[in-house]
Amino acid sequence: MRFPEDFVFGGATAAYQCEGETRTHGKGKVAWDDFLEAQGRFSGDPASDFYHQYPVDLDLCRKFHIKAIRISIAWSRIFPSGTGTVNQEGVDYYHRVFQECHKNGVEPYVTLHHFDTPDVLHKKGDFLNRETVEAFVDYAKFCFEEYQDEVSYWFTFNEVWPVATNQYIEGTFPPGIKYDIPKAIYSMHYMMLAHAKAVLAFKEGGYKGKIGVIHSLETKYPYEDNDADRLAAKKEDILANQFVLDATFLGEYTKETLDMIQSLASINGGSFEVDPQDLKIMKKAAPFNDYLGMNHYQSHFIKAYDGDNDIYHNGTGEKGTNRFRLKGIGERMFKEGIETTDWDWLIYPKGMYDMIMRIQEQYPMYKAIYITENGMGYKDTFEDGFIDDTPRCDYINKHLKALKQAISDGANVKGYFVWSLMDVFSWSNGYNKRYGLFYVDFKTQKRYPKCSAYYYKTVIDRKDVL
Ligand code: BGP
Repeated sequence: MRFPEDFVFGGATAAYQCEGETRTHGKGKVAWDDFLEAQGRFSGDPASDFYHQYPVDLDLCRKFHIKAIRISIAWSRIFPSGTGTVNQEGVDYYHRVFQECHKNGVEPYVTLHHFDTPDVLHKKGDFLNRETVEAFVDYAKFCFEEYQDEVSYWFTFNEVWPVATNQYIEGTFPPGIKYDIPKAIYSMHYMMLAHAKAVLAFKEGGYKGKIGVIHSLETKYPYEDNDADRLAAKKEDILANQFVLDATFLGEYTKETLDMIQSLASINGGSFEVDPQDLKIMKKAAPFNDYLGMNHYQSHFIKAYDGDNDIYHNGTGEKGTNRFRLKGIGERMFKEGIETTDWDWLIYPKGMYDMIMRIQEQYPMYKAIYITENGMGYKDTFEDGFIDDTPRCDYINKHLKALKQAISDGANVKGYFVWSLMDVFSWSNGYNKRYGLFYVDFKTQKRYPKCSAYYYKTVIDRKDVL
């Protein structure tokens, strides 16, 4: 079996990670600007200079037969303060980008929020504040109206759980808070409420395109086959996966989900109560999700853990340094026989297959799935104009095989996007963690196809893995 004729092969990007020009052309500040400056390790400028280089990148897409690109709109380029005055220069910029996409036969799949809430709203609590929910919906409505002739595929949020955990549990995203599980839970709930309201606005507006949300879904397995580890895996799964999947497809939280979430909140010194009005809105919106975007990089093997919270983020690529232990939840373990990247991410394509089949079984109302991100962080080296990234080709190939298996076992998967199209900046790792099919020399901003770009073109042409 090959991939279906209409299967979409794309490449993914995100505004803050590739555009550069973070404080110019009328763009409003985002929390990342100060957060990164205070860390002093690296900055979002000039990143891959997509602000100017988009014609080059889209031309590369055309040449390498990549017919779809994930792009995010930077909210603060449109509304520099999150609400109110519109920055026409930002609005025009995305018109030019979308037109260039179509000129090159590349379909834009557009995300409205990819980790970059405008600073004014972020400072007031980001998605812990209902004001941000309303501001997001107004921004979404503006984009639906403005870009309706150019964009047919929309996503509201990129990765609800990672936003929450990185902001409030790992502390690697601004505001850099650690171990506050109740805050993480509330922020996910309000993002899912904002998603639901945006979906309803989209459908009520009668726009011709489609809409969904993107979740990062990592399969959680018990480390050992015993009750304690099974429970630990279950806890992390409910917190990271089932909570947002329930919200997306059911528009409410099942008793199992809510009981576990409330108990995890209380072990960690807080609580979680849902406003029934929110559930009414979420329930109304749930059937209108046209698809689910699933980002998938790795899986976790979890061991029961009752010690103190202890997280160390490997943000440098020093293999074996990562630690993730949450009190009363579990500890993520390395597993013999399972390879990892230099940043300690487990390479386990079966996790992707299992997650897709789990959605198929647990949420049979889903309509379609796009793998909206998958790829491998790697320390690429540039030698004589040649970039040999064979491990990345292997990584992609293995995951595409798992995907093919899921499709032949009945899952409706419509497309796959490699993260990332070209090298971009990585939020908590900087510039040495490269993912691109195209190598970017960040000094000259020249692009060079890696082996993986040629590999991917072959897959696209054959509609099959190698
Ligand atoms: C996803 C994000 C992307 C990208 C990717 C790789 O979670 O949606 O923005 O960054 O992960 O992650 P990292 O850059 O941390 O290696």
